[in-house]
Order: sequence, then structure tokens, then C-alpha cells
Amino acid sequence: IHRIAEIRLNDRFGAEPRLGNAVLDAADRLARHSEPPFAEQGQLCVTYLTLPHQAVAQDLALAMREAGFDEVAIDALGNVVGLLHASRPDAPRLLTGSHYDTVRNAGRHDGRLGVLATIEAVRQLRQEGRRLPFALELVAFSEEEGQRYAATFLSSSALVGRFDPAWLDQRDADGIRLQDALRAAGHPGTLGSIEALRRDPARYLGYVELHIEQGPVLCELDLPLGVVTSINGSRRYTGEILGLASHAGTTPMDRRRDAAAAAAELVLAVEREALARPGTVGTVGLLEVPGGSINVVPGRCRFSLDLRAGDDAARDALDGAVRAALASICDRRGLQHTLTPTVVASAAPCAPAWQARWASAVEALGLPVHRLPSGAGHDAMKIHEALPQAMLFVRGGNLGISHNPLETVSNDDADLAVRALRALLDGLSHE
Ligand code: HGY
Ligand code: MN
Ligand code: MN
Ligand code: MN
Repeated sequence: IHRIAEIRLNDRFGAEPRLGNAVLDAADRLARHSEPPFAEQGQLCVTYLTLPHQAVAQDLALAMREAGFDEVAIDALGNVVGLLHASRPDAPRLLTGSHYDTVRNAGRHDGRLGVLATIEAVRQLRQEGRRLPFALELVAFSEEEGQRYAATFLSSSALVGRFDPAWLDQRDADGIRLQDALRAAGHPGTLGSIEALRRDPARYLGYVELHIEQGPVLCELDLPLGVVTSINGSRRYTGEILGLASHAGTTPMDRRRDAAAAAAELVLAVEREALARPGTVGTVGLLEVPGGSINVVPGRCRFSLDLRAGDDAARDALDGAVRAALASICDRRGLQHTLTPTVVASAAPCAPAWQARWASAVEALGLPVHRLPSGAGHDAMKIHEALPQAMLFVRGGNLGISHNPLETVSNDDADLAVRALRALLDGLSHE
């Protein structure tokens, strides 16, 4: 298929040096920036507003300028925004983007592939001296993963007027408020400066996002690209089970208030309830005994919940079952618990017209069109609240593993990602 695509492509866009190399080399360069202690172990972690995060923003701004964006700026939330002017003034804009923050011990393509592929597509357009009949606005979103602050999709929320003012008072694990972290990074940190980032939907044609699939489907089908039909919704929580710390040697087994044993039952309950509901997933990603000791029965156990499904009813059914299981485990064991919702994201169907544009782009490359839902959340599901959106997935190697340093994208597939975006832009230009 690649050979056919290569031949077909060259007579269409002209023989270009392998665009994929440029994308993957840029990803490697950005991955130099990482936070301690992950950096010391050669691992990637770039969470919101840390010094490595700010260094990545600077690198992206420079890359956008070098590629030929007419305007480049880092905004009040650290989003790196590049604008390629249209062939005529007051033309509408196409919004595109993805995020540049990462999870802990991350791969180097989650989010960043979409940003870097767009930069290469713009570089190619400028080298060809081409202007589009619409402006192209690329946003490298600064905070999507919600690692340092429990404010997932923080940046894309601001663009659609959904920034929650309470987020400014959120504290990270070191007690630093988001507002103070913004100021320390040189931003105003005021609600006004953030609300000013809201985009007027009337100025935009829509939103498209290129992203790695982060799953095994395209790998197993041996397809480099896939058109996303919808993005799964989620409910996330942080919680704590409260028992009674006591001596590990003297407390009889039938007289314990062991918070960790209850949490272990909860983990298995999440697995059981999600397995019983095809199409749903449930994860306890964080689990810890704060201040625990080897010879103390755990009195407290902190945990997180990440519950997802393709539609909100299924998501809420799983949510109800898990919360009921937590209550019954704690009742039976005589323990208390707290549960704090951190994210509620509704399932976001991708706009049919924009799915069709991605499908035409994939066909223009001589590739078959495969449509699939997204199990992962993306900025597109936030932008969905203001603009029609659609995503194109790029195959990940290693069976699409992600949120793991084994995350990988082949040169060929990165190359096809850039060319697919070019094909979408060209198709849109002729509408
Ligand atoms: O968790 C997710 O779905 C994405 O990585 N934000
Ligand atoms: Mn991610
Ligand atoms: Mn992502
Ligand atoms: Mn002792």
C-alpha cells in the first residue's frame, strides 16, 4: 500500500523529502525536555508550567516561526499558537491542534504528533509559495492530561469558554496554586486574561486534530490511518478510604480496619463491572497508602478512578455500579470513604462533514478508509462544545501502546500523516 501511496503521492504533491523524518526528529528534540526525577532515568514527563514545559513551548514557537507561520505567540495559558494567513483578508479560519504536555514516563508522540505534522505541512505550503483560501490556526495546547492539576483539557476548555475559575485555586502536590504557577511562568494568571482566549466560533470553519491512535486497531488491520467517528466520554475521581492505622503484629485479622484491603477489593470491583459491560473501561491508575509503614495496618488509602464508555448512558451505568461497590465494601468493613469528581467529559461524536473530509484525504493517498471510535480523550472533545470537529488517527507501532515510552510511530506513517493533512487542506481549498 505504501508503495502505491508513494507513487500516487509523488504525482500529486511533488516528490518531497520524507516529511516523516522531520516530524520524528522534531519529536526527539522536544523529548530532551523532561522533569526530574524522570529526566535522570531518561524518561519523559512534561507537566503543566514546569521549566521543561516552558522550554517545549519556546521550541515549538521557534519551530512554527521557522516553518513560516505568519504570526506565532505563546498565550496566557502557555498555548503556542501559530497563524498562517489566508490568500485573502477576513477569510474564515480552520482550527487545528493537539497538546504538548505529557503523562509521567510518557511516549513522545501523544499530542505532539499532531502539532509537529501540522508544522511540516505549513513548511511545505510555504516552500511551494501556496496560500490557502482560509487561515490555518494551529494551537499546541499546553494542558490536556491533567497530571499536575486535576484540570484535564484546561487549555482547550478556555478556547471554548469553559475554563472553570475554581481551577485557579487548585493546588498541586507541592501545594502550589495554579494561579501562582501561571505567574511564576510569566503569565498574568488572571481570570480575565484566560477568558480573553475564548474563540468566536463564527470565525471558524471547524476543528481537525491529528493524533496517534493509542490503541491496537490500526496495527492489527495493518492500516496507517483511521478516521475517528466519536470520542469516548469519561468520569474521573480521586478518592480516599479511611480505616484505622494499627499495629501489624498485634491487631487480630478479624479486628482490622484495613483501608488498603478495601481498596484492593475496589480495584477488582472496577475490573469486574467494566468487564461485565462491553465497550466500557475502568482504571484505578493511582493507589497509595499515604505515610504508610511496613508494620502498620493501613489506616488510609488514596485512589483514582477513570471510567469511560462510548456513550454517556453506558459511562454513567458503570459509574453507578462502581460507586455502589465502593459503598458496600466500606460498609461491610466498617470504613469511611470520600470521592471527589475531577473530570466529567461527555462522549463527542465527530462531525460527519469533517469525517468525510478526512476520509477523502485518506482516499487521496490511495489508502482504504477505516473508521473507528476513540477510547482516549482528546482536546477535540472540548472544542466539540463550540465547533464541528473530527480527528484522524495515525497508527502506533508496538500494537499502539501509549502512555508508555514504548509508544512509537514509523517514519512512513508520520509521512502519511502530514500528507493526509495536506490532502485535507487541499480538498477544503477546492470546496
Ligand atoms: O486520558 C486520555 O484519554 C488522554 O490521554 N488525555
Ligand atoms: Mn494522553
Ligand atoms: Mn493525547
Ligand atoms: Mn514498635
